[in-house]
Parts: sequence; C-alpha cells; structure tokens
Amino acid sequence: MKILVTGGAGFIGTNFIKHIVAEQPVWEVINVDKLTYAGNLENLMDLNEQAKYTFYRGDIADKSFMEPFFQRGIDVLINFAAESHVDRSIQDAEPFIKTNIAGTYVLLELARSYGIKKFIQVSTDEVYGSLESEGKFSEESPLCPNSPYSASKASADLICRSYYETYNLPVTVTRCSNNFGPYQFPEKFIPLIITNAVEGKAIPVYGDGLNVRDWIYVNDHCRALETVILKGLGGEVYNIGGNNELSNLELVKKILYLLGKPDTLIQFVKDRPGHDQRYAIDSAKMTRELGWQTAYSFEDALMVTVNWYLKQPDWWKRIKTGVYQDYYNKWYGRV
Ligand code: NAD
Ligand code: TDX
Repeated sequence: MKILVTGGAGFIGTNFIKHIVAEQPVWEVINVDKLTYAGNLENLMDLNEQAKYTFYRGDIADKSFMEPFFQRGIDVLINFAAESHVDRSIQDAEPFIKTNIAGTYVLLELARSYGIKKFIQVSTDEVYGSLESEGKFSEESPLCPNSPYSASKASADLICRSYYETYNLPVTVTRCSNNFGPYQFPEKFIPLIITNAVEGKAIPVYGDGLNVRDWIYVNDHCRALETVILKGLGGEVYNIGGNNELSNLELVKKILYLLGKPDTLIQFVKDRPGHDQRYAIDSAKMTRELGWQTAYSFEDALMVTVNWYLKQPDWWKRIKTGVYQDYYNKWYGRV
C-alpha cells in the first residue's frame, strides 16, 4: 500500500509516520511537507533505514507540484498539512485560508482526477465551536467555528463532504480533540508550560484559566487514524477524543507539580479573543463502529511527555530562539 502523508514533519504527522513505519512496515510512506516554521525534518532523522519512507518538500496548495504524486498512483492520502495555531490565525488568517482551505481543495481535485482508495482529512473538534458546562460534541453537532483557524478547518471539512456527495470521492473526516506528546511545537499550551517552567519563566494563562479542553495522547490519535485507514468508510465523520477534560489551570498545576516547580510561575494574561469555553468530544462512534478506544492513561502519557521535553532541551531550545521568540514577544506583549 502506498500512503501519501501531507504535513508529516509537524507534530502529529511525525508521530503518525513513526507509528505507521513501526506497525505497518510494508506500507510505502511518502511525506510531503512545506516545512513552515512548524515543520521539522529533524523529527524524522531516526527512522530506521529499512523504512519505506521518502520525503519531498512542497506546498499542498501548489497543484503542479502535487500532481506527479497522484499521477504515479496513491492508495491513501492523509492530510495533516495545515496552519494549526489558533493564536497565529488571530494575528493573520491568510496562510490559514491558503493552506487549510485552498490546499485541501487542490488535494481533493487531484484525488478526483486521478482516483484514490481513501482520502482522510485530519480535522479538529474546534469546528463545532464552544460548549458550556454540559454535553459533548457528536458527529451530528452543528459546525460553529469561532476562530479563523477553526473556520478554515470547518470550510475544508465541508468541501470534503461535498466531494463525497457530488463525486463519490471516498473522503473520511476525523475530528480530534487537543493532542499532546513528543515533538509538539512549544507555542502550544502543554509544551509551552513545560519548557517555560524548566526555564523558570512565567506560564501565561489566558483569562481566568477556567476554559476546558479534552486532552488526548498523540499516540492514541495516531492509532485512531490507522484504524480509520483500515476500517473507516467514505462519507463518514469520526470524532476522536481522550475523554479527559481539564481546565487550563488544573492542567498547569499538574505539570508544575510533576516538575517540582511552584504555582507562583502562573501568570494570568489577557484572554484570547473569541476564546472557546469548553470542548468535549463523544467518540462512541469510533468505538462502536471501528473498535477503537484510547490505550494510554492521561497521567502516564503526561509523565512520558514531560520526560521527553526534559531529555530534549536542544530540540526545543533551538526552536524557542530566533523567529519564534519574536512571535512570542509580540503575542504575549500585546495590551
Ligand atoms: P503542526 O503545525 O505541528 O504541523 C503542521 C505541518 O504542516 C507542518 O509540518 C507544516 O510544515 C506543514 N504545512 C503547513 N502548511 C503546509 C502546506 N501548505 N503544504 C505542505 N505542508 C504544510 O500541526 P499538528 O498539531 O501536527 O496538526 C496536524 C493536523 O491535525 C492539522 O490539520 C490540525 O488542524 C489537526 N489537528 C491538530 C490537533 C492538535 O491538538 N494539535 C487536534 C486536532 C486536529
Ligand atoms: O499561552 C497560552 N495560554 C493559555 O491559557 C496558550 C498558548 C494557550 N492557552 C489556553 C488556550 C486554550 O484554552 O490553553 C488552551 C490550549 O491552547 P492551545 O494549545 O493553543 O490549543 P487550542 O487552541 O485548544 O487548539 C489545539 O487543539 C485543537 C490545537 O492547537 C489545534 O490545532 C487543534 O485543532
């Protein structure tokens, strides 16, 4: 089987490729990634030499660059490529529109022209918008995105839907909750907490810190995506969640405790505009129809993640200097 992974040098894509190379060694994996600030080829340097893996640098929105991959034939495409950070989308939505919407459209068009067995669009629970204290998102919940990021992902989901309904293209959309684990870029909350705490820097908590997220270990998401490739149906949406809700404040305190750092590092800062209050996802369909469920306990996975960052200071220190530092100062320094 030949699988085209787009955005495979990012956080989830990296973990997914490592998972597939280990679990499905006969699959041929092609990774196409633009290597934006979030893409890091260093992540995949340790792939074993037997791995049937190749990398190409390019943009999913560039049709002439992408076309030869489809001409040569692909069985499965899994699209991770995206601009993925909500705060960046608030500062500048343009790359989100170009990659997340126009890029997905290019992939769908090429898949329609050349044919494909499965097209998996990796989406997010954020397309459903925000919940108050009760209830969970099901696959039937209305799409109600609140940030330019989530609106761009919801747009792509709807274009995917239309390609199934109109052209019978076998597109499956997955919507996962907040991932955490090794190789996550330290602009995202969990690695930001860990790395700032290690450096003795303040931990910026938006608003009152009572916003709730459902956290899932990235390996559980990767296992779910492998299951969708093997058993998922075209035209379907599958929610993937960790069933593990925590307020941001609870989460920071847990990590500070694991690191033996004081709560005095917590610094409440200006809230994110349009900040969704709560996400909670019902993944009963994944369990009922495809037999998937999470395999990792949150506490164990958080410990593994904290230890990974403690053992990889060079990896994140290289990232946290330079261009990223400029972004950090601009965003957190705003009034
Ligand atoms: P990430 O930002 O770490 O990685 C994105 C990757 O896409 C990077 O390697 C980047 O270089 C690449 N990329 C960006 N624009 C591209 C383009 N035009 N062409 C080719 N490559 C491009 O993101 P992530 O956290 O790994 O998320 C991966 C996917 O999963 C995204 O689609 C995101 O919306 C979705 N998702 C993420 C989470 C989460 O918690 N991180 C949860 C649910 C869904
Ligand atoms: O400095 C911070 N302080 C803070 O309080 C940051 C970066 C975040 N937060 C809060 C905002 C959120 O309530 O923590 C929560 C998590 O924030 P992020 O890590 O930015 O994740 P989120 O906005 O929930 O989106 C993530 O999950 C869904 C991913 O970035 C998306 O790509 C994915 O679709």
